[in-house]
Amino acid sequence: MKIIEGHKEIDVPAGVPVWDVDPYDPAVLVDPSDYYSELRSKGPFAYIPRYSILACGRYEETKEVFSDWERFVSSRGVGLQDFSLGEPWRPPSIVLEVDPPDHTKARAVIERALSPGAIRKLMESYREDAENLIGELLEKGTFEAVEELAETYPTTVFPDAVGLGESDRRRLVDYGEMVFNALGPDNELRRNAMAKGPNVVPWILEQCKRERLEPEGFGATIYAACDTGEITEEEAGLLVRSLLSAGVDTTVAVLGSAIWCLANNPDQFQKLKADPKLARWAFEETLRYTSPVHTFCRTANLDTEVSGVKIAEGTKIICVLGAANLDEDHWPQADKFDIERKPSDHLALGVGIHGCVGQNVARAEADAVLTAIANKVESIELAGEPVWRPNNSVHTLDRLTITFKSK
Ligand code: OVV
Repeated sequence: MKIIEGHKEIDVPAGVPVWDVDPYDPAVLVDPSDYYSELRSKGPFAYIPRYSILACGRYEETKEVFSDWERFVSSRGVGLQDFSLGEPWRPPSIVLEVDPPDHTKARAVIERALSPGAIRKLMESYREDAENLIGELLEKGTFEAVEELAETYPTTVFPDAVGLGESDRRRLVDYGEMVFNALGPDNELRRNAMAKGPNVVPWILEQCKRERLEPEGFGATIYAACDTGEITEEEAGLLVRSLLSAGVDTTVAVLGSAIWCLANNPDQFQKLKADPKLARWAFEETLRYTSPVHTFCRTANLDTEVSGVKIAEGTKIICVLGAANLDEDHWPQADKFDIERKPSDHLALGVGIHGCVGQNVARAEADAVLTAIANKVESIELAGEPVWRPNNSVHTLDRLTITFKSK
C-alpha cells in the first residue's frame, strides 16, 4: 500500500476524469473561481493524481457525500490525512473528527452551550459593540477592514462570550490558521502555519482550563456537563478548544467578505440600507457567494457508489463547498451576489450531523455588524486593491482597504 499525504493511494475509478490540478496552489486558493467551474464541468467527481484523491464540487454530490456520515466518515480526519493510518498533529477534536455514537454526546454538550437562549443574552452587548466599532471606523473614514473590523470584532466579542479572561487577537487568529491549514497537504502554507505552534498552542490550551474560564460563558456551560458526569473534564477542555479552533477565523473571514461583497455591489448595499432586516440574508448570501470554509474532506469507510461512480474504501474525497455553492444547476445566476436570494440551503455551514454548531453565534455577530453598518454608513467603497490570504481550507481576505462615508 502506498501512502500519499497520509492516506491510501487509490486507483482512478472507472469513468472519472483525471485532472492534473493542485487545489492547494496559493494561486488557486486566492482566486478559486476558474478552479470551481472547471471542477464542476468534469462531472460528479474528478481524480487528482498529485494527491490521489477524488474531488467533488457539484451541489448534489457534495451534499450527498457531506451529509452521509455512515459512508463518508469524519473520524478518519476531515483533511488529507487518514487518522486510521497515523497520528494527527494534535489530539482529534471530539466533535469534528468523530462519528456517532461518540459524536452525539459531545455535540449535545456544545449545542447546549451555544443554544439560541445563550446567544439571545449576548445580543444586546453584541449590538452595542458593533455600533461603537462602526462609529469609530466612520470617524476614521478610510481603514483596513481586515485588521480593524473583521479581526477586531470577533476577537473582542467571542473570547468574552466563551468566558476567557483575556483576548489575544494574534494568537486566536493564528491558531485558527494552523487548524485550517493543517487539513491540507504538507505544503508551505501548512508548514508556515505550524511553525507558529510553539508561540500559540500552549497559550490556547491554557485558556481551555476550567479555572481560567469566567463563571458565565460558553466555556462554563461546557464544564458544567462534567459535573453531571455527561463528559469528562478532559473532554470539556477539548470542547472549549473546538470553540477556539473554529470560532475565530471563520467569522473573521465572513465579516471581511461581507464588506467586500457590499463594496463591490453598491446596489445591494442600498437594498440593505432600505431594509436593514436583510442583514440576516446578506450574511447567508455572503456565505454562499464566498464560502469562508472552501473545502473539507471525508473518507469513504467502505466500498460504495455515488452517481454511478464506484468509490473504494479509504478514498479521500475533498468536498469543495465553494464550488457547490456556485453551481448553476442549483443556483440561477449563481455568480450574482443578491441579498434577496435568501439561500437557506447553501453548504457553507455544512449539512447533516456535522453542520456548523456555532452558526447562531456567527449569525449574531454578522447581524450586529451588518445592521450597524446599514444604519450608520451611507456608502462603502474600496480604497485599494483587495488582497486574499491563501489558506488550505479558508477563503479569507488579507487586506481590504475601505472608505465609509456618512451622510
Ligand atoms: C477547523 C475546525 C472546524 C470545526 C471544528 C473544529 C475545528 C474543532 O476543533 O472541533
